Amino acid sequence: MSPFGAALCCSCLRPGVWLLKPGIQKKSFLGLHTTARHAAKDYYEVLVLGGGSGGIAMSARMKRKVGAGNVAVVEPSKTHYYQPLWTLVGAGAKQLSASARPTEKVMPEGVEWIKSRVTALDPDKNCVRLDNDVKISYKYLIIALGISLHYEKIKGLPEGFHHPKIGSNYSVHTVEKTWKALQDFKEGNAIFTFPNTPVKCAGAPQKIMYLSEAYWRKTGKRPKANIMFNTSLGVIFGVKKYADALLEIIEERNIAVNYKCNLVEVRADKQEAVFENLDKPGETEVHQYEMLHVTPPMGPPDVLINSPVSDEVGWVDVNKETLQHKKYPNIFGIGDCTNLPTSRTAAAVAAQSGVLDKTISLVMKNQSPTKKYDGYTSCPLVTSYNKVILAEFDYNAQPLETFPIDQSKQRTTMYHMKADMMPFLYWNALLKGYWGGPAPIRKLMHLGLK
Ligand code: FAD
Ligand code: UQ1
Repeated sequence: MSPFGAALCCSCLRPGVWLLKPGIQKKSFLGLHTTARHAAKDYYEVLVLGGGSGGIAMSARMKRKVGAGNVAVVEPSKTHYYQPLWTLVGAGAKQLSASARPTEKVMPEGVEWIKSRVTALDPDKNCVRLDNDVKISYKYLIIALGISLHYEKIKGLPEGFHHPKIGSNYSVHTVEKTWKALQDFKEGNAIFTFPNTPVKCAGAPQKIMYLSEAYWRKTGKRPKANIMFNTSLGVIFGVKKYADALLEIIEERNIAVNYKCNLVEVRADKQEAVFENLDKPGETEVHQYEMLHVTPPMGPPDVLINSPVSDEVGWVDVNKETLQHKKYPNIFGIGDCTNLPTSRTAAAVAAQSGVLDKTISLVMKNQSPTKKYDGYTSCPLVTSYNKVILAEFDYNAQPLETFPIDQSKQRTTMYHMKADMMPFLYWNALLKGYWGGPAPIRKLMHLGLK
């Protein structure tokens, strides 16, 4: 029985009771999926919310710990995306289809896929509510709901995406529009934005700018492009070593950076973008554009806002070293939906998954977590079609580099790592619960240097 007696408290729920529920799918031994004809449980030893990078990685790890039949993942989407590839899709260097796999193919075999959306969390009763009003209870809960995109917070969007000349690498619906706008570019301003909110992969808003600049150079259009990075931030990148390298590139390539400049409106019919000056409230500036790349405002998923598991903003409130919830010891968070004070990336999720695996193992044995997450995160800063600066850093914004070379230099090897090796590592190791980040490689690589 659960050490958290409340796991049994959801009035309508009893562990082990088998019900027929629409939308619940189970992967059979043959790897085939069948639908609601199969019975599914309303209690799981481990329930995972979200089947993105963190959710799938943790469900694979939890399957090894408690057995597949005791793990379920709540995820509404039929398709799982490797989002880091979208930087290259927007630049025409990869196909969108290469970033997609059916969710049923990434779900670990035997793990229950609950094809639904979580609408409420009741941590005091150890249960969650789904959008068909079904309740599921759990002994341990892992929250991996990602970060939400809010294009609608910019006046004129998302409907503005029906017009040409505008794209956004952040959504599956708009990433191919970036490539179209890039190819259609004739003459004028090319504007790349960074919003006034936390984002995932904070380097991505400028990666597409460097790729665009390289593309126009290759196609002879560069002299006709006035390239601008309009960012809400006051710095180009949060880690000085890489910021210095990026500023050099920006100067070399004649790119204009406007700090504290936040996109508030798009008049797509007139190809105009309106920015507020964050240092001078109420002051706005209108820029005509020939291409606009929008990075949308982002925030916690709606279900987490005002939830008992969240902090005052809506992020899952976890211990930054163990990833265990600060108030509910049987709840854990991973990835973009948490308040871990590091940059939100799949690389961070990889490192977090290794730590969280250890944390949960110990909690399951009634012991205290010992393994500590150092905030490791990484951002392969793509600077052209064959160059990457591999930024890797920790909670203190200090470089924490895997390779014993100067990673702030643009390198072709790192481009291949980003474009070819990382997707393989993602599908075959991270999602299968075998990749906990590059710390072991880093230690090996730096052995001779110590
Ligand atoms: P996600 O992978 O986003 O998964 C969240 C899941 O929760 C989704 O499947 C969603 O459908 C589900 N969900 C949401 N709400 C609900 C609900 N109510 N009920 C049930 N399920 C729900 N990272 C890198 O490491 N390197 C890079 O180079 C890189 N580049 C990027 C470039 C772009 C353009 C983008 C968009 C991202 C990039 N990232 C990169 C970031 C990386 O993709 C994310 O940080 C990572 O996917 C986070 O994993 P997650 O599990 O927290 O969230
Ligand atoms: C990483 O682990 C990871 O997760 C799979 C990424 O996401 C796509 C990355 O972009 C990077 C850079 C890493 C870190 C891995 C190495 C080998 C440095």
